Amino acid sequence: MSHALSDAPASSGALASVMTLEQFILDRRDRFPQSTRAFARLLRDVSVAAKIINHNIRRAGILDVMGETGTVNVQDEKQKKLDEIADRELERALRRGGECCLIGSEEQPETVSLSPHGNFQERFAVFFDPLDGSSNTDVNASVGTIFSVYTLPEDIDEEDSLDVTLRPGAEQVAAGYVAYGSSTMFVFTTGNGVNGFTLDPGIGEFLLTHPDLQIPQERAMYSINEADIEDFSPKLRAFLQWLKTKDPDTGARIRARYIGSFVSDFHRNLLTGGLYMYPARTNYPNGKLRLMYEANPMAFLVEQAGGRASTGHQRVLDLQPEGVHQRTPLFIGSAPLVEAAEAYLQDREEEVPRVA
Ligand code: P6P
Repeated sequence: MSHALSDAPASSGALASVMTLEQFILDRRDRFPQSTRAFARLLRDVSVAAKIINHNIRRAGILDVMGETGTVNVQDEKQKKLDEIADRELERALRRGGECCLIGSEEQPETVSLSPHGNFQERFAVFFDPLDGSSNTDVNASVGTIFSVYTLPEDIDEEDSLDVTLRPGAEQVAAGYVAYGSSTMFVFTTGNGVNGFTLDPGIGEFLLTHPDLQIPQERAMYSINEADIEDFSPKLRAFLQWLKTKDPDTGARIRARYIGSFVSDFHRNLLTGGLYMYPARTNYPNGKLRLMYEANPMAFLVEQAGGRASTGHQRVLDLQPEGVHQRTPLFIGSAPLVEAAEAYLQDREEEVPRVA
């Protein structure tokens, strides 16, 4: 559902009825952690970085920011120029905003303290994947930014900050993503539902267009890289066979969509219903997606939208992280599809209805 702004002439004042991201937060002060203003400023800082990243992505070929930096990141993945830019802009915005005391980034080997002299007076720690699916930028396909927010306990100091911040995803106070697609959307939760905002480049504001998102239960789409089928376990292959079964009554068949950007596949499945999978496989025995800044934030969002996120054997949000860059297998999306995957992977396939 979105506001019918496209056909309203600007002079009609139609924009006056539209909610900006900052106004939304301030109007719902009862729903946000900590002091609303501090949290509103933190989200503002993330949204400012998102607008700058969006500005670079939309002009990548012109600004000569395509291609690789020639270095590899801590994941031993070739770093793209836009990875570096996105990482720099998020750190810069959070450092400038002053609400965040510690960051953990896919592009940086260790967590970074943003508090001068290590005195963590500010309470928020933010983990992020600055540019998910960045290999898509050179071919004009969708990419995204993912962020996860924790509050730090009152009595911590710099030495013990890392293990103090590595807490299960169930303790996040906020999570969200920016999808740089055909439009640029900012989607987040603080544990009171999921709301989506679309960037109006004309006024530089994220405007509420997708209030109270709930993931459909339909078995509309599935996302997995089936080129890896020979790496998949027999149980996973059996599940995929079930997933592709035509509905005996309607003849309807699930569609396959795999963009190469988790944010983009997740966002589409959130709106249409569906399932994203990145299982453990030969090259990634613990899966490929990172727990702290990919799986946990999206798991928080999908559960708030009525969906489910699992490793195939347990709830993602219950995992106790051991490191900033820890990976996890991931099955995330409409609950009936995730539950069916779990049943197959746990030898309980007799519990799965013939068609979801
Ligand atoms: P593969 C991007 O690198 C990413 O982390 C996700 O965004 C994406 O879904 C996946 O990896 C793609 O990985 O192995 O299928 O190329």
